[in-house]
Amino acid sequence: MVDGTGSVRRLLVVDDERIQRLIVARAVEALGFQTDAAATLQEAADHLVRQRYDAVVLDLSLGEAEGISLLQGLRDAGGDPLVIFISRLDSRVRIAAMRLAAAFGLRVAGALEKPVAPAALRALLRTPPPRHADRDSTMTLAPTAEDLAGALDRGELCAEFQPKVALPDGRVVGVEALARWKRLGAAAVPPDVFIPIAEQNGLIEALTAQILQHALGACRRWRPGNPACSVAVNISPLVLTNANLPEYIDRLLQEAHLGPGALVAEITESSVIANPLIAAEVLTRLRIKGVSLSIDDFGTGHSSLLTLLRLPFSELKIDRSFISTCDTDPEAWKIVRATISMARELGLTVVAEGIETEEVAAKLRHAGCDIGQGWYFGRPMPEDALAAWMAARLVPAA
Ligand code: G
Ligand code: G
Ligand code: MN
Repeated sequence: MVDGTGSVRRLLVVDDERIQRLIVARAVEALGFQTDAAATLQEAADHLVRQRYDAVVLDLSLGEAEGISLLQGLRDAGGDPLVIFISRLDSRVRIAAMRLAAAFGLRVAGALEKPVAPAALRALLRTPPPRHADRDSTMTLAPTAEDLAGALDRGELCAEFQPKVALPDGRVVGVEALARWKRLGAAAVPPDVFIPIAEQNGLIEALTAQILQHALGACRRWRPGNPACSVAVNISPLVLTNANLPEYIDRLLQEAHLGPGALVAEITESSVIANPLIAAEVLTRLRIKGVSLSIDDFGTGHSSLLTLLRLPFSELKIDRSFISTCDTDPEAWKIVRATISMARELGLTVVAEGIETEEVAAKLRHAGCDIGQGWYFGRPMPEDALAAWMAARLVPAA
């Protein structure tokens, strides 16, 4: 059998048990796959240099070796193959392997228990996740530092706003400003792309200034209808090495006729802070002035317990990666619950980001989480849309 492009589909099965290799090859024959088999990592690597595969079925334990050592090779081989794990180990190991493969940028279809049920394997191959078709093209369209500098000069960057909602009663307590770069006649550039460019090219201060101005102005315009509304702005650790930041923020707050309580500074310690002493001084001065300080993406990277101990945070945001899995992954839920109780003991406001369902919102509310943010409540929206969204929410329920 052939696929839509008229070529034969090829599958590589990597398993040290001969009978399993045969079961897999037999199972996928009906779907038109031609199968190559490898019993060791070396054999698999040899196949990968000679042949591009549409799908790879990988045993997690190959005798002494670990199947996951092949992930990097799979990615480098290109061709965006579909990856399916098989294993006798428990489901936590299979879930961890899937996460790892996804982190490598691989297209993961699923993980099956051994012995493999042929029908389950065919089901995974029939409904693959979409190809990473645009990966190469987005690479070539990546903007340069000059593009970004030009966009900042022309005022092409703006903020969108995502609501933060009190979980006990559904009140809107604030919004988070998220930088957006919409290029005329071109695809929008996501912040995970342009924020690092700004950080590496001395543009992050200018970018932060524009977002702060837009965010505080918007907050001022929302205030008449929503007097308690605050706005959170993401502040890169690089900006914290500027000792003039507290005065600059003071001036912006005054110009917008807002008190310091209107601003939440969300700090992600994404990399080691170059000058921790100045950063600590800047943050402490902001906090003394009355600005709230939030430790963002808590639980990942350098947003760690040590950072929490050293810096005067008033709010903790549990990273989306824990929240998005907490209803299906009991371990993630334990981490979330423990983080909530730790934050409460430290007297911090706890925010959960990435809430996508009512079930997760309810679970977090019962666990004592103060504030929720995520698509379930509202996506990031332009200023006007958010104003309309807030007005609609303020109408008392019938
Ligand atoms: O929607 P979302 O894709 O907007 O944001 C992706 C990441 O970019 C988030 O981790 C967020 O913290 C970061 N980010 C968004 N806007 C800003 C900003 O104005 N400044 C900084 N430093 N980071 C931002
Ligand atoms: O600053 P921070 O890393 O927290 O930025 C939040 C990011 O998470 C933004 O990219 C925002 O668009 C994204 N986001 C917000 N809510 C949700 C959600 O419910 N689900 C998902 N998948 N992403 C979300
Ligand atoms: Mn944030």
